Amino acid sequence: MITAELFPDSAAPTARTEPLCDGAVVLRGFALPEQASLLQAIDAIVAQAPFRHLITPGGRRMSVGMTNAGPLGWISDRQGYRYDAIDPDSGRRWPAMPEVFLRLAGRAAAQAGFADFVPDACLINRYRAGDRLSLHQDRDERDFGQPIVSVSLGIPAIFLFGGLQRADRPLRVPLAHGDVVVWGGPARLRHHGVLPLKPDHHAALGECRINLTFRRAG
Ligand code: MD3
Ligand code: FE
Repeated sequence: MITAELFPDSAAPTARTEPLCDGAVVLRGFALPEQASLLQAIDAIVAQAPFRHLITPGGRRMSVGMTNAGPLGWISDRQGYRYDAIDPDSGRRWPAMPEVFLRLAGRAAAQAGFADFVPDACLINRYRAGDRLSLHQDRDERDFGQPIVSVSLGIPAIFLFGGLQRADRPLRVPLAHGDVVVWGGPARLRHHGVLPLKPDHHAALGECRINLTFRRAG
């Protein structure tokens, strides 16, 4: 086996693992083997909790469509950002976290060095051409020692990966269908965002991009 000869210390890198910086790693194509079950699970979630455009505390409508799965869901309104067990549109609990989500997130985190990651929230973001997410930090979670796992599906996007200060010049990271990124440790509170999507077409998802963000929120 060639890999064993090249990396006798069994230090063989997993195919297409790209370190981004201390605490962040891109696992190119990691979700591809699961894509069919992921898309089926997303359809079932969206049937129960449709994508909606949340309002920021400042009164702006977010261009990205959002919904959630799992015990906790991320929401925003005039009162602020927070996690809640109840979908404000339906008054019911968010759809359950599918097994395929839990297993994929756990395996990706482990691959990046974070053992035993059990997310209790999955934010599902839907982007269409022109939609963007401005530079922000994820700080509504209880324990910043827990990593975040993000799964990209559909048309490509350019991810902005900044620093701890909002003014730090961000790195541009192209993310494609099936790419998984794990952020933790010193990278956990870095600013990040998504540039406006260019119009494109993906065989399985049509004109959109879906991002799954797994978190331990509570
Ligand atoms: C880097 N979503 O929902 S997830 C978000 O593509 C969000 O929809 C993006 O940012 C998207 O909050 C990207 C990637 C991500 C998530 C958390 C991070 C990157 C991060 C925390 C720290 C640093
Ligand atoms: Fe974020």
